[in-house]
Amino acid sequence: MGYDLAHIWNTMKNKFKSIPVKSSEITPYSQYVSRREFLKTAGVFSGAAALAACAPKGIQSAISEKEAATPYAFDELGDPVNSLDDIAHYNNFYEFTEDKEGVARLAQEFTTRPWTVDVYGLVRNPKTYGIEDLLNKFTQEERIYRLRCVEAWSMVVPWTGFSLASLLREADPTSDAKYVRFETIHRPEEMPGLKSPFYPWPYQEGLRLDEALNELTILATGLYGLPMPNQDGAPIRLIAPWKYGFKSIKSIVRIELVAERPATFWNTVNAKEYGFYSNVNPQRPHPRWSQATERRIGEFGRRSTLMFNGYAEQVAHLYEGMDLIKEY
Ligand SMILES: Nc1nc2c(c(=O)[nH]1)N[C@H]1C(S)=C(S)[C@@H](COP(=O)(O)O)O[C@H]1N2
Ligand SMILES: [Mo]
Repeated sequence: MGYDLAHIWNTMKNKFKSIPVKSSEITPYSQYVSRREFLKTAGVFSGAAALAACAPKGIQSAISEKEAATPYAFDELGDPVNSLDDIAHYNNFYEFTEDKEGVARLAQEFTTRPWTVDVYGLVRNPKTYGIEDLLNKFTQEERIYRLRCVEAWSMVVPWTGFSLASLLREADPTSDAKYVRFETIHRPEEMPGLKSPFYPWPYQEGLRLDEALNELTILATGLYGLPMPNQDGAPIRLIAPWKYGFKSIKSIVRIELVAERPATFWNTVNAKEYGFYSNVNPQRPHPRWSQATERRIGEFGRRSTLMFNGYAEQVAHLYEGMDLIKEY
């Protein structure tokens, strides 16, 4: 048809190049869809099935539109976001199941309202926030980030959320606070995976306070301009994009400021394989596999893994003087 897809993508890439940055408005889902309509008109999607004209009724119907989420957005390295279908049907959420493609179905009925998050510990202003407080009080921004799983696959996800620092500032940590501990909800009635006795439930994670305050660290409340799908950690999850994906704990109910390094889920399971820091590091192999390359979901072949997942400029200073092979 004479359309140069690479050229069109390059043009768009420059238009949407601003990432990771705040955008004053969150891109509504309809805009992701209309971007696709534009591309279709341009002949990029010759033969693609016509998309239902009406806006999707809810997340589920949105997700079932196989092609609805063709990328219009790119990360700052120029790679397109993964489709909503990939992001919402290839998940790690062991509270439901270890089967990545089975999480979405099992999490469908998960109750995310009402929901509260306790912020407490070594802070001057402990508080229990309703999820609505968090959504209204803190400016929700769009952040397009790479997510690199320790299993050596990756995606690019258009999250919405707010900076963890803004919440911590309000909590006002005391000078004794050195780490932040996060905990996932423990609700066996709705989470069949919790029956597995091999894991130290509830899922917990932790960051050093300076990592938690870094500009990249967000609490994500949605993706693709939609409320967070249950399988991706509704209604609120952590995202620390320079670390392996398991640090980005889902469905958070507790945030505690503590003096000592907290126990964390995967480190408790196997400390040799999963360190507390777990910064993405292509030079430090997992004991059972290399971390030098990764498979981007939706791509053939492998690509090189980048130090700190490509975010060295923003975070390398946090680890000055540390031996990142020994302190993993
Ligand atoms: N509570 C909880 N959080 C979790 C997990 C989990 O099993 N339980 N899996 C982690 C892992 S290993 C990854 S790679 C990411 C996956 O996020 P996604 O399903 O939204 O891609 O979530 C992380 N957060
Ligand atoms: Mo992961």
